[in-house]
This record gives sequence, C-alpha cells and structure tokens, in this order.
Amino acid sequence: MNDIKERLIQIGRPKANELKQLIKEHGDHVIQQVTLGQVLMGMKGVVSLMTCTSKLDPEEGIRFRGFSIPELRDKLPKLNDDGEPLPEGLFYLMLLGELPGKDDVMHLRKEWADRSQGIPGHVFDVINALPKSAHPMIQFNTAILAMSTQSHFRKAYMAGMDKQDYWDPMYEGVMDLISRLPVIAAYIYRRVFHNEKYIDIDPSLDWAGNLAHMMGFDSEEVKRLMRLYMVIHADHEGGNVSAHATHLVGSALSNPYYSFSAGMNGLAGPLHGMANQEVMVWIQGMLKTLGSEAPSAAQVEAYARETLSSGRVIPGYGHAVLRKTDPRFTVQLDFANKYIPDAPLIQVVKTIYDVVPKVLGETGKVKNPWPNVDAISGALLESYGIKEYPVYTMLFGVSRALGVLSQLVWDRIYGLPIERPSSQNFEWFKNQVR
Ligand code: CMX
Repeated sequence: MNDIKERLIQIGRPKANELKQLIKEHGDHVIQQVTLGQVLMGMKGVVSLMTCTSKLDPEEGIRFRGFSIPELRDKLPKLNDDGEPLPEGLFYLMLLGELPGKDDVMHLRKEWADRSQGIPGHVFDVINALPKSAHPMIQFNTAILAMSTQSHFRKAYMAGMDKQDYWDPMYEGVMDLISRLPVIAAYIYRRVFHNEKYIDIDPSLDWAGNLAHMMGFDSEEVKRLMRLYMVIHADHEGGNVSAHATHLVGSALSNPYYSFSAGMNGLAGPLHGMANQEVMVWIQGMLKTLGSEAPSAAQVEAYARETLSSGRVIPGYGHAVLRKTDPRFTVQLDFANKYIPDAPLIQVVKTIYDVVPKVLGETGKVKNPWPNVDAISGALLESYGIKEYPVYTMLFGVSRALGVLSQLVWDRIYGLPIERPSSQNFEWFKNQVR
C-alpha cells in the first residue's frame, strides 16, 4: 500500500467513527432555521453538505484546508523559487489535510505521469466519433464517461466489497481520472484547433506543465500560468454546482467517472464555469461594437448598461456567496501586472473593473457587484497565446477535478449516505404563510 493510502486510513478511520458517534448522540440537534426565500431562491446559505477540502468566506474568499491563496503560493512546493505552486501539492493538501513536502509532490507527479498512460483506445475513438464542431465540454465529458469502463469502484462493488472499504477503489479511480484529464483535454484541443497534430506526454514534466506541453505550449511562462490556473480553480467548497453535482451523484455510489461527469455538466453552464468563455465573448463583442481595442471607461460603462437593459448578465461579475472582489481574480491580476503589464486585453479587463461594479451596484439588486475568477482568466490565457475560448471551461474542469474528487474519496471514507432531500409543490409553500 502506498503512503497516501496508509495516511488516509490512519486519519480516515477515526474520523469516520467520530462522525457516526456525532450523528448517534446529536442527530436531533437543530443547527439552522431555513426561510422560505432561501429554499425557493437556490438554497443560498442553507448548510446541507459536509465538505472538508475548502471553505468559502463571503468577505475573504476561498481557503483550502484553512489556507488562503496567498498562503498557498508561499507554502506549497514549487519547481522554481519564483514559480507557482504545483497543483499536485494542492491535491495532497485537500486530500490529507496536511501540507506536502517537495518529495510528496514529486512522488505524486510521477504517479500521475505513470497512470496517465493507461487511457483505453476506445476513449479516443469515442472522441473522434463526435463532430469537431461539438463544444470541447461535450467532447471532454463524453471521454470522461467512456473512461468509466475501467472503473475500479464498479468492479469492487460488483465483487461484493465491504462498504467500509469503498474509499479504496474510489481513490484508485480518482487517481486514474485526475492523471488522465490533461491528456484528454490536450487531445481535444489539438483535435479541434490544431489539425489533429497530437503531442505526446512528457513523463518528466509536472501535471500542469504537461497539460501546457501537450497543448503545444512549451515555454516556461505558459507552464507557470497553467500551474496558477490549475491551483486557483481547483475547489470552491461544496455547494457550487460542479462540486455539489459530483457529490450528489457519488452519493448513489456511482463511480468517480459518472460522478465527475455530472459535475462537468454543471460546470458547462454559463452562470458557472462557462462564464470564462462568456466573458471573452462579451469583451470581444464590446471591442467590435465600439471599434476600439482600448475603449474608454465611459464607453465600457455605456456598453455595460446596454447589456443590462437588454436583460442579460455581465459575465465574470457577481457571485452567489462572495461579497467582495474574488481573490482568484486578484491573484490573476497580480500575475498579469508582474509578467505582462502591457497586454492590451489586461488593460481592457482593468477598465471593466473600474466601471462595472458601479453599474451593477446601481441596479440595487445585484448582491455582489465585484469580479469573480472568470472576469480575467480568459484574458490571461489569450494574452499567452491560448486564444480558443471554447477550451477555457474544459481547462477549468481539469482543475476542478482536484477538489471535487478528493472530496469524493472522503465521502466514501465517511460512508455518507445517499442524498434525498424533500420537495413540495407551490401550494405547500403558499400554505406555510397563510
Ligand atoms: N450581471 C447582471 N445581473 C446580475 C449579475 C451580473 N453579473 N449578477 C447578478 N445579477 C442579477 C441576477 O441575475 C438577479 O437578477 P433577477 O433578480 O432579475 O433574477 C439579481 O442580480 C440578484 O442576483 P444575486 O443574488 O446577486 O446573484 P445569484 O446568487 O442569483 O447569482 C451569479 C450569482 C454568479 C449566477 C450571478 O452573479 C451571475 O449571473 N453572474 C454572471 C455570470 C458569472 O460570472 N458566473 C460565474 C460565477 C463564478 C463561477 O461559478 O465560475
């Protein structure tokens, strides 16, 4: 058994017992009152999930196992002192709740490179059967489902495994799946946008560096950007659509491929992960309409007002939980200011940031007028030469696997039951206030 699995048993068994005891002794304890508005408006603020990998504070932003993004950039192992932390280290932290050493990260890097070689040939046949015009998220998700023929979890379940051991084949599937996502994403990118000129994995590279390499970007600059991108998109506690969907489907003891695929279907919505593509479409539409690559604040403001008055959202702004500028936006802006301060698109993003919060605030209804992660991520990718917007959400998806799948392992360690909330019709809700 490898070190990570041994550690999971050491930490996991006592925690699972503790949880059982807590429920046995205090299962009837009332923890929260829920209003009619909360239930009918997207269950915001209703505590209904247990997630250990990360926590989102409305004012401060995300913390992964207690660490903010600036703290992670300081404390997680890097390849070079001036580089970005390796996503392998963030996965280790989210899975075990402990900061990894450089050896731990290098071990994971090698294990993922080895596991990435095992994608069955039919997965590529399935991708190739789709039209190239199919959105990359369709191709990505189809490939994820096609990989489930190799599910360790399914095989172990059919063999009659004891349920306290479910976490083990879940972990194996999660490790396979995470290792293979960069290969799949790069394959789809090269298939659709680079005439099927595929690039093999370089086993000496790290997980994110390899993704950049297989997409055709070998500069250290793009690899550094990819490491940052993979770290900041990895998790956003349990209630967001992709995390919640993965967890929900996993609660039926669906294998990790089915579960993650459900999460990716949610990520593909324009109010969630697809917003990074939408932002670029909105910016390019604005530049075209205004006939300028460097619009003034007044021009951007007028364009934003026009978007609102036509009943559309301004993508990249607002959030269901956050009430301040997203630190994932700030860290990307800092990155851009440091490495590409003169990039024209970054100037446009800054001008939007100067005016859009005021415009959204004036509506009187938008609870958070500040930018989220998606307001700048596409502009950064495009500035580094990854110009094909339809792949942006797929890259988000590769990263999101780190958080939601490490949580899925913990769901099985804790032995969490199938989820089955209650629902009522409209009459029932009206009767509550009569
Ligand atoms: N532009 C225009 N209107 C917005 C808005 C925006 N950026 N953000 C919120 N609103 C509107 C809502 O549509 C809602 O309008 P109605 O009352 O007419 O239905 C009202 O303001 C209140 O919404 P809210 O409570 O502030 O926000 P929600 O929790 O309902 O929604 C979110 C959150 C992110 C879906 C929303 O802010 C939005 O649509 N933003 C643009 C899309 C986006 O950037 N999504 C990415 C989020 C991050 C991620 O998941 O990746």
